[in-house]
Parts: sequence; C-alpha cells; structure tokens
Amino acid sequence: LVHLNIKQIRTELMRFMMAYEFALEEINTKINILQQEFEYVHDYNPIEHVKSRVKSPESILKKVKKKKIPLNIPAIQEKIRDIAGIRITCSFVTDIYKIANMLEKQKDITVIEKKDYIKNPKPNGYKSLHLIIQIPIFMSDREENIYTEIQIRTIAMDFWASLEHKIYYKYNREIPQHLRDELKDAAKSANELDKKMERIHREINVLKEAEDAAMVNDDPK
Ligand code: 0O2
Repeated sequence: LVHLNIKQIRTELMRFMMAYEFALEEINTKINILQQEFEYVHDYNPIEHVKSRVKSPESILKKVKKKKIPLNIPAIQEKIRDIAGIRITCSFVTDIYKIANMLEKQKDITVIEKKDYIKNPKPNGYKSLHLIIQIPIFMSDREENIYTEIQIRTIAMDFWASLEHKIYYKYNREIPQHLRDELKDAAKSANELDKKMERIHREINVLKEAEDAAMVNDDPK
C-alpha cells in the first residue's frame, strides 16, 4: 500500500511539473508565431530573445515556506503563480507594449494580473512589464488552466535586472545605502540608453520612409 501511495504521489508530482512545461510550450509557440508573422509583415523583429523556465522544486518549496502556503498541490498551483516563467527581451520600450497587447488579445490567454514596473518602477530601479496569465492545456483525461508569469523588458532593463539579481536580489542582509544608490543610478543610465536607442531607431525610420517615398515618386511608370 505504501509503495502504491508513493507511486501515486510520484505520478501526480510528475504531472504537476509537466503541466507547467506544456504551458510554456504553448506560449513559446505563440511567441514564435507572432515573431515570424510580425517580421514578415513589418520587416522588423521586435523580439531579441526569449527565455523560459519551470521553477525548481527547491525554489517552489522555499516560496511555500516563505508565504506559509499549505503543502498540497491545489494550494501551490493556486498561490504560486510564477512556477512557469517566460521572459521576453524586446528591442525597444514600445515593442514591450506591442508584444503584451498581441498576447493579451489571444482568446485562450486570460490575463489575471498586470504589473507595470516600467510606468511605476520598483524603488530600487527595477523595470519590467509583468503579466500573470492563465492558459489552458489539454491532457489525456483533463484540461487545466495553468498560471504563467510573462516578464517583458528591453535589453537594457534585462541587463540591469540580471546583474542586480546576481549581485543583490537574493542577498538576505541589508544592502548598504551607497550601493543601493549606485544600482538605482545604473538603472537610470539603462533607461537613458533605452530612450536614446529608440529615438535613433525612430529617426532612421523617418529617413527610410522618406527615401522609399522618393523612390516611388521617381518611378518613371
Ligand atoms: P526568480 O528567481 O526570478 O523567480 P511573488 O513573490 O512573485 O509572488 P512579487 O514579488 O510581488 O510576488 O512579484 P513581482 O514583483 O511580480 O516579481 C516577481 C519576479 O520579478 C521575481 O521573481 C524576479 O524574477 C523579478 N523581480 C522583481 N523584482 C525584482 C528586482 O528588484 N530585481 C530583479 N533583478 N528582479 C526582480 P522571484 O521569484 O523573486 O525570483
């Protein structure tokens, strides 16, 4: 009997983790389609790269403990909404909202929560657009709505967040004020770089459009 229970538990745990992998596969496919179609129609790719991960069992348990969540699968599925996580790195800030909008409009995606840390950055300078969504996945004997966290940011925001995470985010002690100030200052520089690159991009587009229009006007036919 004990053996059977352990087997059942293992099966349930495997299915629990698999559901998140499937949700990520679904979303990755959606992003791939958007990316290819957008590039074909607009001759421009707004996505630099996409990274996805399923939270490790250790990390899940750490969060269960920290948030005092009951140790059972339904409670964990409901309370921890970033077990499946996907990070989309875009070229420019405007692309972030375009991509978010294209995903939000899809019929099988339900947006549960949207945190705009670009319009309202965290006190430390962190910027990113977070969407908590639900996506249905269809298995042999059930359909499940799976929570996924989608983080969308620019290359500069990603550069800052990745290094800040590495340096301090998981540091458990108080971070000295002068280092916090420096990190915030670095976030400001990343933001300025984003603005500058987007302005250059816009100006080049205007030049390109003018050139294209001139070519059409010069066409002898
Ligand atoms: P990991 O290792 O990336 O998964 P939550 O704890 O998620 O229920 P919270 O903190 O309100 O609630 O969620 P929020 O603000 O949406 O942040 C979730 C994720 O965003 C974090 O996941 C980080 O990935 C990222 N993030 C948020 N704030 C910061 C920050 O100040 N710096 C950096 N570098 N990343 C940040 P995890 O689970 O904390 O970590």
